[in-house]
Amino acid sequence: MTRVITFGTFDIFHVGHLNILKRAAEYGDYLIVGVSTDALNFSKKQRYPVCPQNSRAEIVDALACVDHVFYEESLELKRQYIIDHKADFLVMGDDWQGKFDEFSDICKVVYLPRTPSISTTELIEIVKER
Ligand code: C2G
Repeated sequence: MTRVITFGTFDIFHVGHLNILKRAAEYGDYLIVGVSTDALNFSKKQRYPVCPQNSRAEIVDALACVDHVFYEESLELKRQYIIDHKADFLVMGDDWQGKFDEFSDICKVVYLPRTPSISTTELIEIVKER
């Protein structure tokens, strides 16, 4: 069985998120998703996501293409998460291009093109303007 892992915040879940998860799932038979915790987001961006981690994880877990969800608590633990979940592939959007190449000694690292014209940040701006 080929196992694929990916990571993300998936705040205000949108079609760009869905597309990357569907495409990541095509690399194997079992898709594992690390959903970043509220605390990790706060430490990176000094703000919390709009949707709390349990809601974000619940939405991702409900998708037909997703087999397992866990919380990504720290960016420094990525190597350990890949090992613990026995991932054969790490798939990320190309906004992370090159950033995870260091893990190519333990899994295949793949970057996929982002879905154009949609992001959580843009959605927040659109809603604010209305
Ligand atoms: N994504 C995409 N197209 C978009 C928006 C996002 O393909 N229009 C992808 C991103 O490239 C990423 C995934 O969706 O692979 C999740 O995106 P975010 O929720 O923004 O996740 P991020 O904050 O980048 O968290 O350890 C890394 C972090 O957990 C990644």
